[in-house]
Amino acid sequence: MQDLNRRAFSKIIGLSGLSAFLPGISPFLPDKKFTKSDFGPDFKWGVATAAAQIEGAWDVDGKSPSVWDVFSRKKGGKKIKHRDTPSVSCDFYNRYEGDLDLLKQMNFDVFRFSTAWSRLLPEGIGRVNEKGFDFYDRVVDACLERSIEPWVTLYHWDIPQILQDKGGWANRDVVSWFEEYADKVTRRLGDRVKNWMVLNEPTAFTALGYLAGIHAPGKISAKKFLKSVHHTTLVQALGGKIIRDNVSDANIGTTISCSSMYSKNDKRRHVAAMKRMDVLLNRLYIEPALGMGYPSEDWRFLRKIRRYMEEGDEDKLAFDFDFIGLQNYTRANVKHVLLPYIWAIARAPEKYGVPELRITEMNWEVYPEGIYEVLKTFSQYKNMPPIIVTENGCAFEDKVFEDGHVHDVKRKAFYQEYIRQVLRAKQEGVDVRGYFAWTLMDNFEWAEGYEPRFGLIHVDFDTQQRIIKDSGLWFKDFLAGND
Ligand code: IFM
Repeated sequence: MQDLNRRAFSKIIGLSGLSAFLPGISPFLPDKKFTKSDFGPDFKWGVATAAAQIEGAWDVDGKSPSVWDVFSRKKGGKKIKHRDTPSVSCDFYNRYEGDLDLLKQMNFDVFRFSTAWSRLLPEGIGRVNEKGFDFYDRVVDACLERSIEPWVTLYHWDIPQILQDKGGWANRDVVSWFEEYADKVTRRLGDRVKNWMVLNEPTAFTALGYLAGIHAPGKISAKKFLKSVHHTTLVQALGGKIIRDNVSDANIGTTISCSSMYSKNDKRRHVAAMKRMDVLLNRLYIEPALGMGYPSEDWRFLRKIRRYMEEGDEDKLAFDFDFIGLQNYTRANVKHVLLPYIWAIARAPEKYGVPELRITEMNWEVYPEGIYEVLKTFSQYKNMPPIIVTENGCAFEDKVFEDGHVHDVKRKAFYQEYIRQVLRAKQEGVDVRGYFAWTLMDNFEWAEGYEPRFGLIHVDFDTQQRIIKDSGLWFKDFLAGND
């Protein structure tokens, strides 16, 4: 499993986004029959980003290395495609004003971004780096000046390396480290930032980072995985409480990657494999948050998590979130295999007959009904709060045409089909209140480096020139009510 990159691993377990066009409809001729007004005046339209993927400035103004800064250099950079690193990336640290202008030009009203822990508390705990806080003050103010709502994620996969050296998410102390970090960030920004998310896709950074070893910190250990899951679940709830205490009128959420589940066929072993995968991809974090405990009945391996629980922990897993952020990219078609712990893989789309046209650069099937299916499934939980789609998007190969534009036909069609399925769920009564595209601009796609391009804005990484792609221009018209 060690040598697998994320694309290969996602073939295996369908992780990321841990995560199509409707059958019979050409991907290039989407059957769009909706307008922005169908979603209602209060529906939030945004774009999502993450600090480690866009900021660059990895060692500037007092920032210490994050786990990704170090992981991307490990073994001569072999862990990342083309030996890419997040050191410069889109240089958002210096270019945030222009980037927010572009976001506004596309008529979005929400900018979702994360704060880099190692920029704010370079030693992980203790000393505060004023220059780091000044940066996020400026970003928040720049949003507000442009009438853009800042939505902040406290943790998007970039723990300071100094804390990773002490075990990172596998060390129980991470709960108090995070408490201190969350407390400081929310006190500082909470007068202007009212919308918060505690974590981004906890399944991704725990499973890929501590079990599959293909994301930072690159560990392959069942024990470390289970510990990191439990500590992350504690932090998920604790983070919510800290925001509630520190920020008046806060709208508090956390995000979960999810995929609709299919099994290879009806054979018992494949159906059981699908159920285990469902626990890992969909149920692992939402059920404890909703007060249901860990869903170990369908994945017996998860029972071992009790070994790492302390007295009273059970009561600390739930939090009354104001919303849950669901993030969806594809579906999982699962079969039973001899892969330790999970005994399941998500099949590569070409294995079950998906045409190349409907497969993204990440080797994920384009499957728009999947977003409808996960919205319906999650909305059936008792006590489920309102949902925001906090990420959805796709990577396709792009090029700048002679006319200077990026005609990303497939990406535009992808968005139209997925958004139509969000509307379908909403019209059937799912309380979904917003949709954020992943992502503002091409950026550092973790172990895949800069190759997969997910942005609505094309970035030339040599010159830092930005071009709004046709998909971004479509959003511009759609959000203006012209399409
Ligand atoms: O780029 C990632 C993001 O950081 C988390 N969700 C999935 C995206 C695409 O892989």
